[in-house]
Amino acid sequence: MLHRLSFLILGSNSLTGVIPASIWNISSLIMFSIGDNKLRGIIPPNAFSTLPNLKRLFMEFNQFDGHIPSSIANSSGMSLLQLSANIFSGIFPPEIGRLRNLSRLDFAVNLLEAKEPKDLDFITALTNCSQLQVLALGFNKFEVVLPSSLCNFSTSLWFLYLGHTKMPGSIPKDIGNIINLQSLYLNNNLLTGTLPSSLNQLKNLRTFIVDENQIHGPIPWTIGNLTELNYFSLRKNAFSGRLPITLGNLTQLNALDLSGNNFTGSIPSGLFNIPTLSRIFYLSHNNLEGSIQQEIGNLKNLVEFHAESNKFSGEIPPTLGECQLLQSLYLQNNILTGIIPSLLNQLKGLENLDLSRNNLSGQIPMFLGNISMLYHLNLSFNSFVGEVPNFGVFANATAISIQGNAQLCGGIRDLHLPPCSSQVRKKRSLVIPIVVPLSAAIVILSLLCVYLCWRKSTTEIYSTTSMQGHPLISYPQLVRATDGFLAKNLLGSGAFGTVFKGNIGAQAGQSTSLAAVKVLKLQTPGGLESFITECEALRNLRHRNLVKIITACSSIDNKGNEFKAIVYSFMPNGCLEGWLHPDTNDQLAKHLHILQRVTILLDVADALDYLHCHGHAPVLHCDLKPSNVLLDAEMVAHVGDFGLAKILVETNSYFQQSTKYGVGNMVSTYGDIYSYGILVLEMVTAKRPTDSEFIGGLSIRQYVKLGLGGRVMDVIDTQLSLNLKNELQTTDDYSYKLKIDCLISLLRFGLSCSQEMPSSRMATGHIIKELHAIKEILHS
Ligand SMILES: *[C@@H]1O[C@H](CO)[C@@H](O)[C@H](O)[C@H]1NC(C)=O
Ligand SMILES: *[C@@H]1O[C@H](CO)[C@@H](O)[C@H](O)[C@H]1NC(C)=O
Ligand SMILES: *[C@@H]1O[C@H](CO)[C@@H](O)[C@H](O)[C@H]1NC(C)=O
Ligand SMILES: *[C@@H]1O[C@H](CO)[C@@H](O)[C@H](O)[C@H]1NC(C)=O
Ligand SMILES: *[C@@H]1O[C@H](CO)[C@@H](O)[C@H](O)[C@H]1NC(C)=O
Ligand SMILES: *[C@@H]1O[C@H](CO)[C@@H](O)[C@H](O)[C@H]1NC(C)=O
Ligand SMILES: *[C@@H]1O[C@H](CO)[C@@H](O)[C@H](O)[C@H]1NC(C)=O
Ligand SMILES: *[C@@H]1O[C@H](CO)[C@@H](O)[C@H](O)[C@H]1NC(C)=O
Ligand SMILES: *[C@@H]1O[C@H](CO)[C@@H](O)[C@H](O)[C@H]1NC(C)=O
Ligand SMILES: *[C@@H]1O[C@H](CO)[C@@H](O)[C@H](O)[C@H]1NC(C)=O
Ligand SMILES: *[C@@H]1O[C@H](CO)[C@@H](O)[C@H](O)[C@H]1NC(C)=O
Ligand SMILES: CC(=O)N[C@H]1CO[C@H](CO)[C@@H](O)[C@@H]1O
Repeated sequence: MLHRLSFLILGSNSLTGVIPASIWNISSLIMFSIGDNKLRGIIPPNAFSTLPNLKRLFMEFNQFDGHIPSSIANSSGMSLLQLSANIFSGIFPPEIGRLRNLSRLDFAVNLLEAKEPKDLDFITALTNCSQLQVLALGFNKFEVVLPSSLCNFSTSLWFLYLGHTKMPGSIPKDIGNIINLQSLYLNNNLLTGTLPSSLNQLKNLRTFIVDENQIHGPIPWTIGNLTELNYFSLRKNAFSGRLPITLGNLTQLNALDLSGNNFTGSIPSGLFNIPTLSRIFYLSHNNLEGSIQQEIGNLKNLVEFHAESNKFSGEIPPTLGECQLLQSLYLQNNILTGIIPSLLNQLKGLENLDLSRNNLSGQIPMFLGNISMLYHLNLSFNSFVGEVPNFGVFANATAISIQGNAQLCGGIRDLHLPPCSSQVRKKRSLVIPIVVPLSAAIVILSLLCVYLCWRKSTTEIYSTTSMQGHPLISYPQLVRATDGFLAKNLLGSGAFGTVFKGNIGAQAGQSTSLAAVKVLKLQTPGGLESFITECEALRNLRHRNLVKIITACSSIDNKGNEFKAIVYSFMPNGCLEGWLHPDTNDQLAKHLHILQRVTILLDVADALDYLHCHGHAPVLHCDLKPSNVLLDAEMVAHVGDFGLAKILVETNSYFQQSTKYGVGNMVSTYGDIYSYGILVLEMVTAKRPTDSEFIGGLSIRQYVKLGLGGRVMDVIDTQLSLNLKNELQTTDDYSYKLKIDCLISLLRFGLSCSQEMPSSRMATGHIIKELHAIKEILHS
């Protein structure tokens, strides 16, 4: 029976023990996949002599040991060989070169070794594999110089991972011959010499990582030719010289790490015009000097900036406040002067701020206590004076360092500072009466602005009373369209209505004739109101991410009862609820990948932004949840079900309106934002906020917070983490890490949208900006 088996796929189980010898005899095998189990034992020396048809072998993430047999060459059609993360030892057989169809060879993370040059003959042999695309052999022990024959590798090679091998020598000078390389990892070796000039031929290079070697010399001027570079890291080498201005030509850079070298001169200003620069911008531990230019404010996506331990002078640029995604700012151990600029109060997401060992002066600004994410603040060894605040981050003596500032006072008791003199107090109490009228003036001004915006629109809303431009549909037409409201056409049912799929015939400018018909449950209390509300709300709303209302029906049914229905355009991909929580019996259920999830969230945010800020009048949805987000054929999200929506309308008097809706409006749009934040958490975790797990005080927010404390993979939707794990086998670990980072950002972002205090929640404009930043990272 087994002798005709072609595909044996047992990956990602918990299989233990050794592989039965008879399996190596199944000569018909084309694909053998046993990766990610707990299997052990050796590959029998002649194993491949009996596997002439084998093309794909997956054995990664097990505990296989022994040598990789040279009989490997007998499986002459082999194209994919995945042996990583085992404990294979010995020398890799050069017979591998006979596998002319080999496209992917990964034996990273093993105990393979090379003690003399001929032990790396397999590398020369691999130059005969003209289909080779991916080669990963990092985390082994190859203590001999890399043969220059490497430069003769197939030009189809795009991924080369040679990190953590203890390899000495220099980077082969003709490495630029492998012209289609996209990812080159040489990190954590013993490489010396300089960067070869042929590098500038690698026009497709996206990831170039040579961290932790002993490479010296300057960054070549021609680096600017590598315009696809996305991740560029030279961390911890012996590079020196000025940073070439051509770094500014790397306009796709997302991560730049030059830390731990001996670079001199100033930061090339072109670097501040790279909008994609985001997760990593590290210049620390060099000899850089000059000021940190104002242009740094252009880096709107910057998340981490490390410039510590250089010779930067001048003031902290206030424009850093414009880098609103900034989470970590490390400027310690420089010679910065001046005060902490007040514009830094815009850094709402700041978590780490280290300004220690500079020549900063002035008072410690109070706003640092209001940055709720801040949990590590080091201001020590400067010349700060005056009162230390006692709230926010300052309430926790272990979260802050302030020693080495001679003239500080106040703060919490644990800091053991002298109390501030009463004079300082008096000064502060003088400030208060000035502040109050000023803030009242701001409130009045903003209310006036809101009023002016609404007045224009509300007159329009009530001037149109019919379903704009659309003829109403009759009851018999709807009966025909839905085959008499037949159960097989039922799409779903909610508190206020039942939704059927219907064929209404092309009308009202619709090209497709399929529609969703919501028949209102008028006997339910509130049912009629929801019909009116929804018609009212949707009548004047037009947006790509709102469900489109085609027409409505207000009539008497065949039993003489009142009948009301709303007809929407049909959404072939159903509602988000179904995608996030598929029927557990549905083995074929499709899942949303991470980019799709972010795109959907962005669609919903666009819809909310329109409702809150750009429609005729502010509209509050009031019932945002996955079952009310519908997906069209292209997976574009449309927010629907406005049965509970509130339209904010003007009443006669300005003051009446402002008290009735001005404040109420703020609170309620924040209600939608709260629901949106919870939606974000549900999208990443695939847990309903009502999940039975969340009892006894544990909420979805707390559940996520616990996860963010170090066990993120535990709270992420298992479908997402499975996808990511699979992807890890086909992409590089950098893009894997990026995705994990994006998921973490999303979780943080969801938490921040759903904070208990309405005033600390984000506005829709800000939400959209954040999501675009996350989406951009995923695209990179
Ligand atoms: C595998 O095949 C060889 C040759 O046909 C045979 O001698 C051997 O017994 C087989 N081994 C097993 C475990 O079936
Ligand atoms: C396996 O390869 C070796 C070396 O090339 C060869 O001598 C042997 O005949 C091959 N065995 C089979 C079964 O093809
Ligand atoms: C290599 O692949 C080509 C194209 O798929 C195929 O025609 C050829 O037979 C393969 N070679 C071997 C040795 O299997
Ligand atoms: C590549 O293949 C050719 C032809 O089979 C052979 O002569 C040559 O020695 C091989 N080169 C290497 C480096 O194995
Ligand atoms: C690369 O291949 C060419 C042609 O086969 C050969 O002449 C050259 O010596 C090879 N270079 C290295 C460094 O092996
Ligand atoms: C590189 O950047 C400089 C200025 O930063 C610009 O003048 C030049 O055109 C750029 N070159 C390329 C090839 O983009
Ligand atoms: C760094 O560069 C400076 C000036 O070029 C030089 O004096 C110094 O020795 C270098 N330091 C190291 C550790 O190489
Ligand atoms: C920084 O402060 C130190 C000690 O207060 C002082 O010796 C030094 O001159 C100052 N440097 C600058 C550049 O102001
Ligand atoms: C900062 O927080 C304090 C105490 O929580 C509060 O009284 C003050 O209004 C806040 N200031 C700003 C600018 O948010
Ligand atoms: C704060 O900075 C000083 C000087 O750089 C350092 O010695 C100290 O360890 C830092 N404190 C913390 C908590 O990181
Ligand atoms: C105080 O800060 C430290 C260090 O950031 C943190 O580990 C600790 O949990 C904080 N304590 C409180 C009560 O927030
Ligand atoms: C092909 C190409 O873009 N060459 C450029 C490489 O970089 C140098 C210095 O920046 C330019 O002079 C070349 O034109």
